Parts: sequence; structure tokens; C-alpha cells
Amino acid sequence: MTTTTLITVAPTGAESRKSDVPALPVTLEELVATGKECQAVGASVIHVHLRDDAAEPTLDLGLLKDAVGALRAETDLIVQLSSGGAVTDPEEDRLRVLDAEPDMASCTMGTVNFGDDVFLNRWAFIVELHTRMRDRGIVPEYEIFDLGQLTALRRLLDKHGLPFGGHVHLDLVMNVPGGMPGTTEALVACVQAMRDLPEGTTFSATGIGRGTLPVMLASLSAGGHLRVGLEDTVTYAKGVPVESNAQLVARAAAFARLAQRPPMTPAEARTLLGIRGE
Ligand code: KMH
Ligand code: ZN
Repeated sequence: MTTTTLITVAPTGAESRKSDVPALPVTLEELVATGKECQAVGASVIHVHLRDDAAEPTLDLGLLKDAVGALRAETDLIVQLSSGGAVTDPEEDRLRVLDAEPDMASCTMGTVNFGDDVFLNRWAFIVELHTRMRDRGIVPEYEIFDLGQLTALRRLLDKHGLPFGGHVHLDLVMNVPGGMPGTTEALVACVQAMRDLPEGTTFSATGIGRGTLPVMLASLSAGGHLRVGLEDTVTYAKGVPVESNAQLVARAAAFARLAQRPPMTPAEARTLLGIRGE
């Protein structure tokens, strides 16, 4: 059992509207301020989706490069860009995200129904993303929305080799309408399936919406790490809106301390994940 906890903040996502969720960071200034606040209370990784001037999701390469640069300059956080984008983003735009040279990028391991939409991840696209990341020294976080995607991950690693740095880290994204539920039982099933992955594989978990707390507690008890943020939940308790991403990170850090697995520093997280040096 690991003695510390990696906490990732996913502050924005591509789904919520700023008009519905005023606490959502949508400008570069808001993103950097969020990063600083979240690092101060225990985050070591930031999972980034950007918005344009109209607060709509964007994969604009210039904006992505600016965000990577600003977060590196102003925080110690590991910068993980989303290659998932929004469900409407074409594959070529999602691959181009890597040109912004982040420390990490997400790599979703299969297609999943996503509410009323479909989050499309063809096998050939996954292989391309995995391979390009390795060629560029970018560490993937494999996003797992359903149990079978762990089998797909094993197939990917068997056929195409380990990621850059050699360490495998994945994130269980639970309770998406269309994916696996945000329950202890589902998390345990995933942990059992991870036995077929390379030794030393680590995982984070996040529960969407009301899955947040059960998944957080289950992950801590199973030796997993945590992802929290407004991308995944906009409600702190029933009928109570989240005030800020830092509020969610602080709660996750408090649970981690109670579990006697306090938050990892960004430097410790870099070592764990095998992030390339400057
Ligand atoms: N916004 C979702 C369609 C990722 O960042 O890689 C995809 C997503 C996963 O959020
Ligand atoms: Zn995301």
C-alpha cells in the first residue's frame, strides 16, 4: 500500500457552462490562480481543458501552449492536457494537443456513451496517441470509463509497449452516464482486473456527480489515488454548489490525511509517474 496520495485537480472540463457554474475557471488567469490555490492545499497534477473567449471548449494550439507555459511558470504542478477534449472534437485536433508539449496527456481506452452523446475513441486513434506520446516524452494517463477498457489497455501495452518512462498510471472515471457505476463494487472489479497490468501500475479514481464521495473513499481504501474538480462534480453536498476547485482538493486532502496517506508533493508525483526532467 502506498503511503502518500497523488491528487489531481480537473478544474474545468468541457461539459459545464460558465453561466451555470460561475466558479468554473475559463480564462488563463483563472486557470493559473486555480492551479496555485489547488497546489497549496494538496494537488500535484492539473488535468487541463481550455475555453475560448466565449467560454466555449477549445483545443486551440496557441492557447494550449500559453496554458502549459503559464502553469509551468507559476506553479509546480504536473501539467496534463486533455486529449479527450469535447465529444465534438475531431481526432486530428485531439492529436495536435501533444504539440503543446505537456508533461502528461490523457488517453482514453475506448468508446463510451457519454450522456446523450458518444465519446469516440477508435483503436487506431488510441494506438496513435499512445505512440506519439512515447515518441515525444509525454506520460499518458490512461482514462478508463468501463471495465473492458482495462483489457484494452493490456492489449495496447502488449502490442505497442510501455509508455514513456515505463510506469503505467490510469484513472478510473466512474459514474459517467453510459460507463461503469461509481460504486465500491465496480472499483474493486477494476482493481482485480489491474492484476493483468504491469507490476507497479498505479491508479487514480474519480466519481462523477454523486459518485464523488463513494469513489474517493473506495479508492483510498484500495490503495488508489484521487482526482477531483469541477470537471467531475459541481455539487459539494446535496443542493450545495461547489465554491471552488480548491474546496474539492482540500476535502480530498483531508480524507487522504485521515487515511494516513497524506498528499504527495509535485516532486514526489514526478518521480512516481516518470515525468521527464526539464
Ligand atoms: N470531455 C470528455 C468528452 C479527457 O479529458 O481525456 C472527455 C474527457 C476525457 O474529459
Ligand atoms: Zn477531461
